[in-house]
Amino acid sequence: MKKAFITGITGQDGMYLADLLLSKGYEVHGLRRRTSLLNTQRIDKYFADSATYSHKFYLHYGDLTDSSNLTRLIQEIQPDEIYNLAAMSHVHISFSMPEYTANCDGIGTLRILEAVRLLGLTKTTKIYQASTSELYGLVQEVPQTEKTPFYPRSPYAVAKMYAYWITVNYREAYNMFACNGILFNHESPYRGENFVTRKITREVARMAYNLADCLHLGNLNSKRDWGHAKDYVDAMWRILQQDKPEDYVISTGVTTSIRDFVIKTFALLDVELAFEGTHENETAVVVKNNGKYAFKAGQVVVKVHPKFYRPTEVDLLIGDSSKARQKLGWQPKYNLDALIKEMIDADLKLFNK
Ligand code: NAP
Ligand code: F7E
Repeated sequence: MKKAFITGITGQDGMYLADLLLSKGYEVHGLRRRTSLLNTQRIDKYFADSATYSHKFYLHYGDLTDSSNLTRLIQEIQPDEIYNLAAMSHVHISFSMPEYTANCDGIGTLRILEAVRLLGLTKTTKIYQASTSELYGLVQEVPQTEKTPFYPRSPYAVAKMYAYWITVNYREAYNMFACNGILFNHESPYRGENFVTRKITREVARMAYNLADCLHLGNLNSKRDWGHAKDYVDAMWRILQQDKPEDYVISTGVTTSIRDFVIKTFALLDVELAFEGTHENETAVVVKNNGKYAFKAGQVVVKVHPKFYRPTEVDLLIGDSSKARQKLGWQPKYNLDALIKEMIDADLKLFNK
């Protein structure tokens, strides 16, 4: 039985990856943070499953900012594979806490690599580093590939850039099986509520049941290449099953604006919108409600609020994942429409009390 250690197991990707690895027969160990309220909602299902909990699934307290704790855990677990998914992962919030973001997302990766090296596990433990399309920032090429130069645009992306290169450096310097997955945005019903896709599906569902009046958003023009987290954790696993450690772009190759994501979400509820005005004065108004939910013609359902603007924005991301498709045999099963449908259905269920 292979052993995996997942940092960030309480997050969106951690949950999907734990599901995947348990289904493949792995023993899964996860890092959880001490929090004043419990933070394990996404993985609570395993606590209730007595055949899994403490037999194939284990949680350990720790933090990416605590090297002695990480080193002890890696020594005790002796994992075959480490998936370093833990991070302060919110780009906008990273402008408010840049130092912590550097410590956690940048140096945190170094702590894991050093632990494996100092414990003499370089030949036995493979490492996956959660790199990101945010590295491309002010894009130097369209679409972005493994060869596109980086131009990070936030403290988050700069920290992740350190993590990317220290992973490459440890691979080259110490012959470690350490790889970067450069993953473009990936979403799901389990996405954190303050990322734009989930914010949209959640607030639209609340409006559908008269629990909210209006959705407040920032930049509607930026474009993202959105996939489903379930497809993307499969790519993470494939990256560590190769003969040679390499870095891979994982993306759908389709890009969509925030505005079009909003339009698609409302369309699934049979509501037609019209956007009026520009910049801070832009709004979306209901033109026609052909569906069963509580929207009225003329109702303003989206307003722009500058507090959601970022000091520096990433305007356009679109990935070319040809390398992953050829070498890993990976391709996404979900398209954007199927992803949004799953997300809005889940949020409608959540608020239909
Ligand atoms: P997420 O839902 O925000 O989960 C982040 C995880 O990291 C949570 O388990 C969180 O714990 C944990 N964490 C945060 N700070 C920590 C610390 N100091 N020590 C230990 N754990 C800590 O993020 P995600 O969407 O699953 O993303 C997973 C990884 O992929 C992240 O590294 C992210 O930066 C990267 N990434 C994500 C995307 C995407 O579109 N989702 C794309 C590219 C790369 P709590 O639950 O306690 O907060
Ligand atoms: O923003 C715009 C915002 O926060 C997407 C993380 O997983 O993916 C994620 O980072 C876009 C940006 O994701 C709102 O300005 C408009 O242009 O959903 P997001 P992100 O910044 O792309 C990458 C790949 C990661 O690695 C990260 O960890 O949407 N936007 N209005 C808004 N964004 C938010 N959050 N909230 C708004 O109201």
